[in-house]
Amino acid sequence: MRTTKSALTILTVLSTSVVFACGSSPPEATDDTTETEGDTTDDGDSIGEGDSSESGDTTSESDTTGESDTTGEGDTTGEPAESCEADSCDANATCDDGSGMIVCTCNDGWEGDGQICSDVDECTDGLDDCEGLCINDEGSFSCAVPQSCADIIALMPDAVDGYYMLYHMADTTRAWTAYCHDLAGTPIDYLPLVEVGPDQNFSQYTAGGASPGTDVRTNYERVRIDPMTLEINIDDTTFSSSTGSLTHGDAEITSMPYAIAMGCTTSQANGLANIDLRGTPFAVASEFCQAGYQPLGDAVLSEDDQVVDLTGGGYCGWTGPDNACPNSPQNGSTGTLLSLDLVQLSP
Ligand SMILES: [Ca+2]
Repeated sequence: MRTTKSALTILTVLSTSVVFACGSSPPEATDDTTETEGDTTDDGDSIGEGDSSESGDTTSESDTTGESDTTGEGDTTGEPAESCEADSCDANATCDDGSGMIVCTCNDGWEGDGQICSDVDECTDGLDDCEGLCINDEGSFSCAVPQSCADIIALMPDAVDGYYMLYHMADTTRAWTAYCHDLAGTPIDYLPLVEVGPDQNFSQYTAGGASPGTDVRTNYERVRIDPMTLEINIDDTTFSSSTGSLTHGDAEITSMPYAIAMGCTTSQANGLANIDLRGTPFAVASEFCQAGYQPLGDAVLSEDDQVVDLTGGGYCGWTGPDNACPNSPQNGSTGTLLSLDLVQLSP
């Protein structure tokens, strides 16, 4: 072993480690002129601090007289790192001085030069083996299968409102994309609709007859969904936009629930609505019905039940999900649910 006392020299820089000159100074190389029993052992030298002391106290940890030495490791105060006991490796690195040089190597899950190690983001780097959600952590990662937006905020307390993959029944083959709203408060799950053209995913109360005004049309971008039961709350208009205004009895109507086609012109089913779940893994499971006074209308489902075109009317009347029939949908508080099935499984 050869080193220069009190000199910290970088000999080699590796991609993941740093090597320093280190190790012990042989007794003859020290300024210490007091030869003691401590110096007579190589083991004591490899520990270092005691031998290299400028204080004149050469008692090392291997010194058999050490118990009476009150100075101990404090003797090395002010000395540069010469062994792993006083190295400059990162807290998340492993120091090795077995070769006579300090070698700092970042621990598994960390990356850097050994002096500074940073967390490896296994999720972003594609290093995880998660089938569900990958959650990065300091020095590690974990996997989860969140079923709801409430699960998202529980797993990732810093999560912000946005799109997240959820797993119905915690089944990784039943994945779907949710929009999580109000994660910092009361998380609410929404199903983002992909088909959002002017004539898609809308409900319309067509003006005329006993309901003067202009057609009230509400277009939906996201619908509120119960991630456990897969039921849509048709009254939630948080992510919708509406046009038109009409008078229904004493009430002014300016928006309509999802999946309701309504009109108030005798003998006409002039109300319109559309459900279009294409682009999502869901299909409609509900039946549809007509209700109101002298109701008319129909519901035409696509073969795969992902698209439904509704007409409705009467004096006044409407078409909607089967359990909406007893209610007056124009007031937006029907309490009605539209049932979906998750029909497209993940590979
Ligand atoms: Ca990590």
